[in-house]
Amino acid sequence: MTMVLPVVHNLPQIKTCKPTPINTFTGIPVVDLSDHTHASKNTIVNACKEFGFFKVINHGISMNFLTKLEQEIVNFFKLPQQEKDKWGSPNPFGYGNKNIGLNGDVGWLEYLLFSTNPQLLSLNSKSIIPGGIQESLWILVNEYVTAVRNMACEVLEMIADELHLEARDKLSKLIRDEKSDSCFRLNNYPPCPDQLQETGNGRSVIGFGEHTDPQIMSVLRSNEVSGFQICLKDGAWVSIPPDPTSFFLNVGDSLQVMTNGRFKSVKHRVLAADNLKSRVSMIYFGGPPLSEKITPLSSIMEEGEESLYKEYTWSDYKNSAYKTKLSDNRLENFLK
Ligand code: GA4
Repeated sequence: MTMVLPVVHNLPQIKTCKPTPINTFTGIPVVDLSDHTHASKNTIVNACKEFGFFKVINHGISMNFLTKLEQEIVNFFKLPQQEKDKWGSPNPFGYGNKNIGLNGDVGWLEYLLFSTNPQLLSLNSKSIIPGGIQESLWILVNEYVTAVRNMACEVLEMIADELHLEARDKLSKLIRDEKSDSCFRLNNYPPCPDQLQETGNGRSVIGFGEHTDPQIMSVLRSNEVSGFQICLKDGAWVSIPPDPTSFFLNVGDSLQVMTNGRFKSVKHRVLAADNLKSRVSMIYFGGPPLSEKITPLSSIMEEGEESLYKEYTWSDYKNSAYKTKLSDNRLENFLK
């Protein structure tokens, strides 16, 4: 009997990229969050300029809690397909399987995408939870989002100190705002079957295609399975060794604009897992309220310096972003 695996139907649409040598990058700046000295703040600001990316340790979030949450996430993705499909298709929030966004992007993953602001965590209009997905998962996700939002705010305040902004909360207040347009995603990257890897002619199968994050700051945490890569200034793709005990923070497009290009919104992607275990990751995307004008911070501008970008609101950016493909440069539309 011939088995027709469901993945076979998806083969033509799954993307691949040139195989990168296992180019593991060990030069990522590490920030000790228990240390609020000038040196620490300086490490963050330099990392945002050089890489748009850094690792955070001593963050105060317990490993016990992270392991519990990860187990709940694994349990969700283990549910029968028809159970998970009840929370899809993402519009843009909800359960998604291989399809990303609205314009034909695909990847070797399944995910849950939540809308989150300090008051409300929701999946989509038909499932304002609790009661929607398993309550135990919902409770832990809420607790987690609160903790990583606090972490992002702390980092944004350290940045504000280092950049001598007029108020410490100039950036953090945007993601603390009750109207903050933030989101949260849980990703499950199942091991990629050999059969699929082989059709790629030695190329790597893409888990989540290259892109920059639109928001201000993102906070990533994953299990011990590798696959995450960032693009360095010289265009080289390098693998970031996973570290389930730490968090990885990255600059989003909005913070690049607010620093008039000083901070880099880092291009990143995930290659499909080629081992036996799924990569499980969770990312909080801290964004501003829809009506917020995204424009360079006046206090950092040098005399005579002009904004590189047109004036726009976060809502303008989002309307334009949802018409783009993942790998598009979404800030191009807003360059002067
Ligand atoms: C990239 C970063 C986040 O994962 C995300 C993504 C969003 C989606 O999956 O719905 C987008 C993508 C992301 C940017 C361009 C648009 C929107 C898919 C897509 C093609 C949740 C986000 O905020 O922007």
